[in-house]
Amino acid sequence: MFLWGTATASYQIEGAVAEDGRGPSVWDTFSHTPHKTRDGHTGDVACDHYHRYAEDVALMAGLGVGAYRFSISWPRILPTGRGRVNQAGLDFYDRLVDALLEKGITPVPTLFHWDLPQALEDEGGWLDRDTSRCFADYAAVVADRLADRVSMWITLNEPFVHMVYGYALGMHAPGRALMLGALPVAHHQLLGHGLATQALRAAGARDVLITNNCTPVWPASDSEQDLAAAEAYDILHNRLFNDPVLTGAYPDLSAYGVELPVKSGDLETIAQPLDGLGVNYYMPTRISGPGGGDLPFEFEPITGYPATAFGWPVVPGGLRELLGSLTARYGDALPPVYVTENGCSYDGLDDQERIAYLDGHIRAMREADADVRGYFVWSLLDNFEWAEGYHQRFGLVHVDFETQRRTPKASYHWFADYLKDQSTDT
Ligand code: GBH
Repeated sequence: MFLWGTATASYQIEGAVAEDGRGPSVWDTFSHTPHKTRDGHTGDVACDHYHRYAEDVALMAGLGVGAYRFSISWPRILPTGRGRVNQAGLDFYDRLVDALLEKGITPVPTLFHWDLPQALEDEGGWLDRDTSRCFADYAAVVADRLADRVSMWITLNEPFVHMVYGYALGMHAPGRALMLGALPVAHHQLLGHGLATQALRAAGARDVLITNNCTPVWPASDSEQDLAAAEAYDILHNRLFNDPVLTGAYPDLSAYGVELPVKSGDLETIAQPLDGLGVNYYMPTRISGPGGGDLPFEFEPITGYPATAFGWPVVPGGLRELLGSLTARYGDALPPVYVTENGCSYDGLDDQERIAYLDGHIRAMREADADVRGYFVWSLLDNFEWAEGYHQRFGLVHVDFETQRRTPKASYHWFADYLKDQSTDT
């Protein structure tokens, strides 16, 4: 059965950051540091989902989705990242899972969507190999509590984006700007994925996925320089995270002149069999060469397409291209694919542009040469859009951040009708 759903992430919606024993995360620290987020916005309250989850589950039931992808806040479960377990944190996800199941909605938790416990960051965060082991211990604690009711799990969300924005460029928490010095973060996240997959299986999890942010890479021309640059970017953005989990080997990183801190046995751990690959798609990336400084590529704007409120080009065919290229590259090594995020930022309740965006991308997905088993709209609610604060609205449901009032947008009603048609003409 195809899984239609919506997606969110803990720090972007929950609020209640100091309640029921939750410890601080890197995003609390970062958003409270002056000038890191637009207008100094923080996730202190966000959508207050921690208290309003029942209303949000009812909104999903009204939408008619079969699944909900949410993330679990590591510092709610282990306030200092390791050691003492905070039962009240587990209780929250227990209530959420039960509320979803009561409405016939399949819970699909992601264990890490960027809110690392600050205590672990203080010891090096994902630059430190030990964080991988802590992640697996945390996965075991969560699965012990929920695996009797949760069968599908996602380990990491977009390890590429977390590495680049969080550790290479410093635009996201933890705000480190190490450029290529951030590359160990890729390996430690992937090792954490492999170890957590083992822990989830041991606790009885049925389906385990990783979610990667993937992009079709378009060379700016067919000059040799642009083609080489595009290949180098494809290696960094897509293959660095897909190859090791699917084939047990890293791609050739010689264009970057760095080596990953791989120890013997790591690649076997990372390449645990998976039941699905989660793919988040927003847009293609256009690249030219030879690049400046330490990087073998340069970004080029994509013109000739409509743009979202964020300025991102709307290219539905990029999703068809991306899914087809995964099939072509990995063949039998590619498990079923789930589009675990796709969506756009626009203002207003009569969001016809969002309807066009979703309609176009869903059509492109269905035309793709790939075994696609699910599609999750990012996002259910307008929420804390990281460095952009509350300025970018990705929700099917509008949130008034003064009153917390939820109002379904035109796209919510469109998606509800779309899902109704799906269930009658199968
Ligand atoms: C996802 O990341 C996240 O998982 C989610 O939490 C987030 O809310 C959602 O997307 C919307 O942003 O052309 O320079 O502007 C998406 C990762 C990284 C994809 C930035 C688009 C645009 C680069 N995004 N990228 S630029």
